[in-house]
Amino acid sequence: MNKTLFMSGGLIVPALLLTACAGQKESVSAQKPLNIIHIMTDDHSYQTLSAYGHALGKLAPTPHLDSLAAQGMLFRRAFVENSLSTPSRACLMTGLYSHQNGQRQLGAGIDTTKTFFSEILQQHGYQTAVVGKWHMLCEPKGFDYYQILWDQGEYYNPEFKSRETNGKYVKREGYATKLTTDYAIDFLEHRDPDKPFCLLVHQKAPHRNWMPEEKYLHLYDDVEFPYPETFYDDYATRCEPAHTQEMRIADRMTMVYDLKLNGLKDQSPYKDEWNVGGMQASIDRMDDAQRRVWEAAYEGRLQEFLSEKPAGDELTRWKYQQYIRDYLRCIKTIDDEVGRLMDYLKEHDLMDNTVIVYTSDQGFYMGEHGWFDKRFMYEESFRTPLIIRYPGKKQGLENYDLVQNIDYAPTYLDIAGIEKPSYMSGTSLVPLLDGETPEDWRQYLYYHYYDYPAIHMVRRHDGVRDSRYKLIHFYGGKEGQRDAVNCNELYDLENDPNELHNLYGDPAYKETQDRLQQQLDRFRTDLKVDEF
Ligand code: SGN
Ligand code: CA
Repeated sequence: MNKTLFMSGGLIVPALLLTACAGQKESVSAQKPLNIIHIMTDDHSYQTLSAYGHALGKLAPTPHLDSLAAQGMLFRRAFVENSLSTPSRACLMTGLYSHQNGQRQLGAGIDTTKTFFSEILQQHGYQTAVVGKWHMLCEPKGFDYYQILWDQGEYYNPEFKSRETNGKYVKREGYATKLTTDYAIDFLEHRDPDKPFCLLVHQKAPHRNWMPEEKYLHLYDDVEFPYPETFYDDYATRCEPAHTQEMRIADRMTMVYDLKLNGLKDQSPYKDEWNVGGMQASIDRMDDAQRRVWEAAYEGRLQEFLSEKPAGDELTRWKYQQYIRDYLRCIKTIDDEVGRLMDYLKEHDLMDNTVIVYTSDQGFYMGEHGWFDKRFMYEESFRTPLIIRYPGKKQGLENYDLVQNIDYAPTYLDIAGIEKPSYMSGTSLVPLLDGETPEDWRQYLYYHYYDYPAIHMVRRHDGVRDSRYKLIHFYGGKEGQRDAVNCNELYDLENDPNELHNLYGDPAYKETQDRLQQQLDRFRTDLKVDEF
């Protein structure tokens, strides 16, 4: 635990900061607490941040994010509590699990009486800002500056609202990822330089339906991306929910909306697809120049589809290629914009007194198990990318400790020298940043997904993970009725990293199963979980 050393201009300075940085960098002023920049994208998979070394990242590098990782710590076991946007954002803002902060599902629940860490920082003299996707079902609390997108936000010419627009969302010309960076820089330009700041840069990209910036519409046109090992998972050993989800590329990824073949929108069977009007609405928002470039780019895809007429497995593979290309094009702009923000920080001497965090609101399936989207406690959606660059700490480290999105609020308070309120469930990550794991660091993580019935039809489940094993419990529906589910899965991530072999009930794993079950029961009791 950091100790408060002294007060400076009403601000508390953490002892750790002073010891860690003493004599290292003159510009890490002992008088001023560190600034904080939390960059959070929406649905960015760790598989596509090239510092993680996965196949997709190798073909579509993210040099600016990799450089950030090289200057800081790359977390390889960073997770969310509930793999969905608003719940993740509520975990971030409160340091609480979903059932504690109220935001269990996508569209409902936040308990607005809960304190946001931004409010606490503000009370302690920080200037606070949030730009981009807010997506909480309440007004921004504890922010001096905000420029937030409406709901999920649009990629092209999106609506933003700020203090100046009197509660109205106003359409802005441009591409969301770049506009969001513009607003981040606008805040930095106009802040009071005598105060520390905490800036949340929340990108909408690369959220569905993965609409790239004009200049990248042809990037990766000639690249054939590799298929994940589990692309043809038949869910043979799994419980029912893996079979009944609605997020398979083969039968749930749509031609018009997801793959942008707008020319098919009036034809059967495509006119009955999910959200068929969504693509047209997105095109209608574009100005003439944007629209011309867009339509020319996807005309090529349409012609390829019409001439090659892929079907069956060939069609699934074709869809996968188009999906991955668009997704990675969106990532390319994110990487550029992280670079642009870093350039600004360098030019304004802010690198040595600003903690920079990069993460996503959850992970995403890049075809693993045949899927897109998220929600499940399987690794690709449970895990997120996480990089922390902390001035004065060792660089280029990798971390394997279990960390979770409820840890951000306590971390940011810790950086500001503010003691964690006792009600917060998360734990500050600052002690990990020297590369040593504190002896009492957590051995288990708790996960809980609630959003059923809902789009993609992933059943409710909770579960526990340690450094090697994972136990998942699917539940819900009335006993005896058709949709009732009450089923468990156990995975050994060391021997089976793809989570293909459900070991639940296997006598060879009885001891592990009992140990994880006991831990799950302990979480449910200690955290007063009220459904499972
Ligand atoms: C939208 C998407 C879904 C996605 C949810 C939640 N459909 O509903 O595919 O799972 O958001 O995403 S779309 O047609 O509107 O794109 S989250 O990131 O906000 O949790
Ligand atoms: Ca998301």
